[in-house]
Amino acid sequence: MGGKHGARRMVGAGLLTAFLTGCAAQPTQAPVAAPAPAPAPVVAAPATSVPDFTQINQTTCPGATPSYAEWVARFGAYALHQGEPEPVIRVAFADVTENPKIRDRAGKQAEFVTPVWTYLERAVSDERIAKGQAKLPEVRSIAADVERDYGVSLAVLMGIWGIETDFGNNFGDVNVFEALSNVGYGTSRKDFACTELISALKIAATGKVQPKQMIGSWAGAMGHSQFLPSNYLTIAVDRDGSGAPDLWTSMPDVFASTANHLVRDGWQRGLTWGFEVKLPKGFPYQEAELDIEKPVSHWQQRGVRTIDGQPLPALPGGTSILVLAGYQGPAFLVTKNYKTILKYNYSTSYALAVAYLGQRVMGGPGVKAKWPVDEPLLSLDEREELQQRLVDRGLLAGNVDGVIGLKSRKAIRAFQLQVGLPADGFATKGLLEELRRRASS
Ligand SMILES: [Ca+2]
Repeated sequence: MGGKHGARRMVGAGLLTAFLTGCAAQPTQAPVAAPAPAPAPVVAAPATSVPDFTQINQTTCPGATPSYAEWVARFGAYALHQGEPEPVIRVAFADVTENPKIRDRAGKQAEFVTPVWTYLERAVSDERIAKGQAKLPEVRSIAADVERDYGVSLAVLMGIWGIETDFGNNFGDVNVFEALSNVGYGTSRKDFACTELISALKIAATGKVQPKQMIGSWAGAMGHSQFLPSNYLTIAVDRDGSGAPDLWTSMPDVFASTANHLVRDGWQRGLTWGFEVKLPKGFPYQEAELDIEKPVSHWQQRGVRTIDGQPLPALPGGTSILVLAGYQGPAFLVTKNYKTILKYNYSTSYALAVAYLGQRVMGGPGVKAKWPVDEPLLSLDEREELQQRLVDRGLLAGNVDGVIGLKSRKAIRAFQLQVGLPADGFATKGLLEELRRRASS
């Protein structure tokens, strides 16, 4: 998703010179004044010297390097080895600079995870709904055209556009070569960065998109639809017939590319993403997980009803019950189309926000049941303690990393079933306290 960026530290001429001509880069912490005139070195010290990338033998994605400049040069050598044209590489990386913010943003585990209700409140704000409605007249016929050919509804196209880039108001301001080279240098995601940078070079090598045009988020997602370069190559569509997909200025290309992304992941024409439901007392919450798919008739028999208390409408295929904030929060019945939105960005809150933003822009309802907004948040330490206690009880195998994902939720549900709590898989302070009590008794 697009993001704003703070001040960038310029590596400046040092990098550019080193990269393009093979001169030594300036050491990062050069002494301010030399104590005495020393004989000028004939060659720079090897540790600070970055040869031109054509002089480097690098056949794999570069790992950790002493400097950003060296990572870029080594990547250039690797790209050359992969068969990318030298002039394209030179132009693409001519102006890149080190950006420590990218490293900081990509590397950190959050102290507190934003709860789904806060995320939705921000992502589907009244202001954003109004913004989307104001944009509708100028894109309605373009989207209707795309809907006819791809079967993806105007609501979902608006939802993705709005969540990804605030309807084009914010698709990031970082050049993709700069963004991804900083990810490659500064984070543990170097393989991702190398793959996407090679794809970005392939886009530039077509000659139809200039490297300077390739703008997006700090994580390398480009344009209105926030496509990674590899997605651009395989999924983006040249809807307006200009000769290449343009995700930065052509809304026909943007909407068709977004729709194509969803269709490739199994989007079904005419099928809703889902809707809010009311679960009966005693509902087996262990069934409320996305990997459990049942026909609507199964949920109807379980006593699930629409939020207005009506029988569930007939829908084709498997459906799941989604409970993102435990048994005291709202519940949703979701179809395979919700899961294709998830493939765009694997976050259940994200996909729900897309669904609701689109729905509200088109005049549909918002979430009706109350979120448990008073539920205290778990800190990173507490999330890790909760996981460790589940490991100690033999319910969880794997990393204690503070990320409450599917495995952790399943372990929580198993514990909840053991102690007679609703098995909603929701990590709360109360649950952590219950785990502590059970450990000491
Ligand atoms: Ca085009």
